[in-house]
Amino acid sequence: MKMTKEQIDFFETFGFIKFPQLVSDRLDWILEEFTQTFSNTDPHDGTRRSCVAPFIDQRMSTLLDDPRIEGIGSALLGDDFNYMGSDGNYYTGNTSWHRDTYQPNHKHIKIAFYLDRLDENTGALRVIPGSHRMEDLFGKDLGEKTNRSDLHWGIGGEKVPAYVLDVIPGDVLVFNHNTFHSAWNGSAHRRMFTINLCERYKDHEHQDLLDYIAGASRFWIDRYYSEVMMNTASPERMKHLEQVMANDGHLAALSAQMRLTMSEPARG
Ligand SMILES: O=C(O)CCC(=O)C(=O)O
Repeated sequence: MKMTKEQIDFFETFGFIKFPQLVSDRLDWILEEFTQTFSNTDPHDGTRRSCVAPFIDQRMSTLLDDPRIEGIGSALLGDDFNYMGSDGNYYTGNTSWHRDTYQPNHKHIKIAFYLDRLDENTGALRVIPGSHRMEDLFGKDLGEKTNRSDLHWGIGGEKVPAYVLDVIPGDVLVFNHNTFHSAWNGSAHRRMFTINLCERYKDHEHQDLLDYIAGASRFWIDRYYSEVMMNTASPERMKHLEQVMANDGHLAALSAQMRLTMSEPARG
């Protein structure tokens, strides 16, 4: 798949884009593999988010090879984009306003697959258009105030002006990690998984790459990718793994430290 120049421009301008029914042909497989992956974990009881990371690495590594995912990554990040991990989730209730990571000079994107029909009354993702590029006073206000909107503006988080991304299973949402997003009024069993991608890091950004990888220690993993993801990689997939594989040597020791201080792996 090739994104059109209008789609690319829309994404760069607003910080998100929706592809209706992009993976509808693989939906049955995706739903089955999602369920199977969670069958190896404690059952989701609806009281807290359940999370598996990395996620597609467990049973859906081939999604990374799908021409549509490859096409989105190449169009937005260049042909040599990096796969930056994934998470699978049962969300419970609201997710308040946040950016994923704030990276002013390095583009990270998230590809999100929601597996339930969602609208604004049932937990659909909301984004603040253009907020990925707002580093002036407006961006500062968003950072400080969206999470205390009742205090600052006298409204709840769900009333903050935003664009609601209604979805039906098979749709694919893509957003810049810098884009403010949230979800409100969702059930206690909202199914969703992500694939994260970023531009390849330049030599002078080496420490940033190491720091980003270090963040995965909260999931108690020794390598950034699963053995299956790495061992089944074609030369084409390997292009998207090699930079992280060459730079995740510090992860096992960091994860060992996390096991000493956390009672369980992070839930997101
Ligand atoms: O759907 C949600 O509840 C939030 C998703 C989200 O915040 C994320 O993937 O970063």
